[in-house]
Order: sequence, then C-alpha cells, then structure tokens
Amino acid sequence: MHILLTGGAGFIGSNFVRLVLRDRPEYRITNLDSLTYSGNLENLTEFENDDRYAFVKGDVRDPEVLGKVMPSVDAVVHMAAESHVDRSIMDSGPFVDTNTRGTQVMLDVWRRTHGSDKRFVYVSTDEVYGSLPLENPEIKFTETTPLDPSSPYSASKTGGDLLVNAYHHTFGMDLVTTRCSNNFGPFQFPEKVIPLFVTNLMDGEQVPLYGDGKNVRDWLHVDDHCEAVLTVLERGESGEVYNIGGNNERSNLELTHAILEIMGKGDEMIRYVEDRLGHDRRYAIDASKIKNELGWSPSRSAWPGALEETVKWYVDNRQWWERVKSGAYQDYYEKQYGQRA
Ligand code: NAD
Ligand code: TDX
Repeated sequence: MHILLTGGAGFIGSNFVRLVLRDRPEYRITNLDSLTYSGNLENLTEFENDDRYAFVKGDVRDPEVLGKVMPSVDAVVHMAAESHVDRSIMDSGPFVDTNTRGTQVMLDVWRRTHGSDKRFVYVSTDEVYGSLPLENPEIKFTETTPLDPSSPYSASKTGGDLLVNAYHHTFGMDLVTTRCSNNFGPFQFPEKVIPLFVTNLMDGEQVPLYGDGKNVRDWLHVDDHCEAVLTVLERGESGEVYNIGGNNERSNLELTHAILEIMGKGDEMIRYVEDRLGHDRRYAIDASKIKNELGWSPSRSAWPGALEETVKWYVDNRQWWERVKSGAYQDYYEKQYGQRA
C-alpha cells in the first residue's frame, strides 16, 4: 500500500512514518507537509535515503499540489493541522483555515481523483466532544457522545470531522475518522505540556501549571495512537468513527508531580499561573469499540514506565529541542502572532 500522509513532519506524523515503515516493510509513504513552526524534517532524517519514503513540501489547502500527489497513492491518512489550543485562543484564523477548509480541499481533490473507491482516514481528536465534569468519573466519551467543542482549536477540528461525515453520507466515499486522547512520546513540540515541563526543568526553570491543576487528561503513548490509526486504515469500517484512548486519566497536578519525581525536583518548581481561557476540565475516552471490533488495545502506555522513557528521550535529545524551542520556531511564531513565544 502507498499511503499519502499529511502532517508527517510533526509529532504524531513522524512517529507514524517510523512505526509503519518498521511494521509494514512493504508499504510506502509520501509525506505532504507545509512545514509550519511545528513541522521539522529533522524528525525523519533516518528515512532520507529510504526508497519507501518521499517528502513533498506542500499545503493541504493547495488543490494543485494535491492533484499531483494523489493519483499515485492508494490511501490517505490526513493529520496535518494547527494543533495547539493556546494558539487557537490567540488567533483562530489559521486553525479554521487549515483544520476545516484544508480538510474540505483534501476531500474534494481525493474525490475528483479516485471517486468513492479509496480509503481516507481523518485523524480527529477527543476534544470534539467538549469537556466532562470532574464530579462523575464513570462518564466517558463514546462515539455517540454529541459533538460539543469548546475551544477554537477543537471547533476547527470538528469542522473537518463533520465534513468527513457529510462527504461519506453524500458521495459514499470510503472515509473513516479517529478521535484520540492526549498523546505523549518523542518529537513532541515543546509547547505541549509534557515536553514543555521537562525541558523547562532541565534548564532550571519552573513549570507553569494552569489554574488549580485539577484538569484531567487521558494519556496515550504516540506509538499506541499510530498503531490504532494503522489498524483503522487497514480494517476499519467505512463511514465509522473510532475513539482511541489509554484509559489512563491523570490530573495535571498528578502529571506534574510524576515528572518532578522522575527528574528529582521538588514542588518549589511549580508556578501556578492564570488558567487557560475556557479550559476543558476533563477528557476521558471509552475505547471499547476499536478494542471489540478491531482488536486494538494500547500496549506501550503503561504509567509510569512510558512516561519515564519519554522524559529520558528529552533528556538525551537536548540538541533537538533546543533548536526547536528557539530559532526558526520563534521567527515563525512572531510572524504569525506578532510576538515571541
Ligand atoms: P503537530 O503540530 O506536531 O504537527 C502538525 C503537522 O502538520 C506539522 O508538521 C505541520 O507542519 C503540518 N501542517 C500544519 N498545517 C499544514 C498545512 N496547511 N498543510 C500541510 N501541513 C500542515 O501536531 P500533532 O500533535 O502531531 O497532531 C497531529 C494530528 O493529530 C492533528 O490533526 C491533531 O489534531 C491530532 N491529534 C493530536 C493529539 C495530540 O495529543 N497531539 C491528540 C489527538 C489528535
Ligand atoms: O503550560 C501549560 N500548563 C498547563 O497546565 C500547558 C501548555 C498546558 N497545561 C495544561 C492544559 C491542559 O489541561 O496541561 C493540559 C495539556 O495541555 P496541552 O499539552 O496544551 O494539550 P491539550 O490542550 O489537552 O490538547 C492536546 O490533546 C488533544 C493536543 O495539543 C491536541 O492537539 C489534541 O487534539
């Protein structure tokens, strides 16, 4: 199978390339990425001379480039996105443009190229369901939970999600959607909480914990997510949605204490800061559908071992994140948002 992957130079995309080319040596991947601040080809240097891998610098909103790459592939995994909630609060424009309109352009060109024959997986997020209360820990998101996004980021991802549903219904296209919880692992951009906190601590800086620190996220190792996306690509039912999660809920305070402990630091390194606007209280995924119907369950997310390994990766790869945390990223950020990060 020859896969067109969008957003492959980012965190999840680069781990997807690694996992697929390892576990499916007969597959090929063409990675289309416009290389925004979070796209980094350094994440994929090991594949530069691999015949099974090709990189195309291009934008998912550009029908011309899509018209050139889509005819020769068998399937799409669409995960290019503006992905950070705090940025969407500062400026939602690029989010709607890439996450919603970009998905519409992808779907249109895919339909024009292949009709309704070939598979297209849309990598959505659990954030499309909105927020759960802390008071009822037994309630989790299922695939039939109403969509109720509450940040500009999640609203823009929901736009893509609804278009996928509509294109399947209207044109009978072979479309499948995944909705995953928070990922952790190597190559994550250090604006997201785990790499931000680890790299701050390595530099002797405090970690900025939002609000009361009681917000809950369901943490899944990125390799488990990538394996689930591959499973859905290969065996998912057309038109279906699959939740993906680790059954691994932690409050931000618990997560912070776990990181501090692994790094041998104390509570004085926590700086409580003003809460994120509209901060979703709790995400929790019921992933029984993908488990029961497709036989997927997480195998690499066990806590605290998986977190320890991830912390170690950032400790061992200072060069990678130092470059990412400064330089090109800061320039892009300033151009886009009018200030340094
Ligand atoms: P990321 O920000 O690390 O990577 C996004 C990639 O998309 C980058 O390489 C960027 O250059 C590329 N990109 C952005 N706009 C583009 C455009 N217009 N055209 C082409 N390429 C473009 O994000 P990530 O954390 O790897 O997330 C990947 C996907 O997974 C996103 O769709 C996100 O919504 C979804 N997701 C992420 C998580 C998580 O915890 N990180 C959880 C669930 C779902
Ligand atoms: O400095 C921080 N301090 C803090 O307390 C940051 C950056 C975050 N937080 C909190 C906010 C959240 O409750 O940590 C939690 C996780 O924050 P993020 O890493 O920004 O992730 P989140 O907002 O939960 O969204 C992530 O998971 C779902 C991804 O960024 C999305 O792309 C994905 O769809």
